Amino acid sequence: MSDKRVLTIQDISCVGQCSLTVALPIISACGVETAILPSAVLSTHTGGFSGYTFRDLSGDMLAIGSHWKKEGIRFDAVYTGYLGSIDQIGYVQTIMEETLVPGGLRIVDPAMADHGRLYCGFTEEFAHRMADLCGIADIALPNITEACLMTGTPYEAGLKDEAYIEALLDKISALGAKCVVLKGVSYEPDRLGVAVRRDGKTSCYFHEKLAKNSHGTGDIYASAFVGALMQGYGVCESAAIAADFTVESMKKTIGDESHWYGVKFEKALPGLVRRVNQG
Ligand code: PXL
Repeated sequence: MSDKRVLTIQDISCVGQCSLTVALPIISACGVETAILPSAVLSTHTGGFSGYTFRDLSGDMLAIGSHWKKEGIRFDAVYTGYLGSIDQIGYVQTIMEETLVPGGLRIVDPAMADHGRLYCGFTEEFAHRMADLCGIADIALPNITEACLMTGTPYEAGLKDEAYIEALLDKISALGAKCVVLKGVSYEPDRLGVAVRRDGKTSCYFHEKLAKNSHGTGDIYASAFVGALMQGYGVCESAAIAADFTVESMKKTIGDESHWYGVKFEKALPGLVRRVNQG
């Protein structure tokens, strides 16, 4: 049987359309069995809400992984996103070792920063440890801020040139990541996209740049990427499928100012399902 099973490890933000509440529906909709390991439970995400609750689940993670190991439960890929503590970075490495099938993929979205700043609650030390996790990744999916933080590169806002992006890809690759999908690359004012570095070669996919940044789009992107990849698409094609789905999800949200905390990816899911299953 060639059906793939993925484990995704990230938080449950109960409200806010990010992390597990987007990863589970998106990867499942792609036709891929999706197991979850929550790293923390928050009442909302941390980007714009105040007074949110935060329950760190570090204490449960290794026991959950050991149970799976004992049961002989294995995954074709482990995809990690937002992690709740420095200790969890080590736990994730253990769980990957114990539960991945031989040749299974380690897919790491560092999910800790954007627009030049760490998310609330993260430290520089966390970023250094996250660089270690990206170093063992088969595929790392940082945005530019995260790539800068993990490589000690000064962050520059705005348009970049190719030399800047190539240098950043060199540095992330030097951490050890076999393949890098760098999100948020823009060389022209109205184009945005991703740069994929693999086997020393870079290829880019650009799409229209929408006027507004939206919360949770990094998680939506990574989830669609994982779904497409597990359905047999190549890295570059999965990167493009995920980019188009993210843009479509953002478009579905335009005009609803009350929906500031996330994007209406649900409305774009039918298109993703059609595209992923057409091949
Ligand atoms: O979308 C990334 C993310 C995931 N989980 C939590 C967050 C954020 C970004 O702010 O706060 C809890």
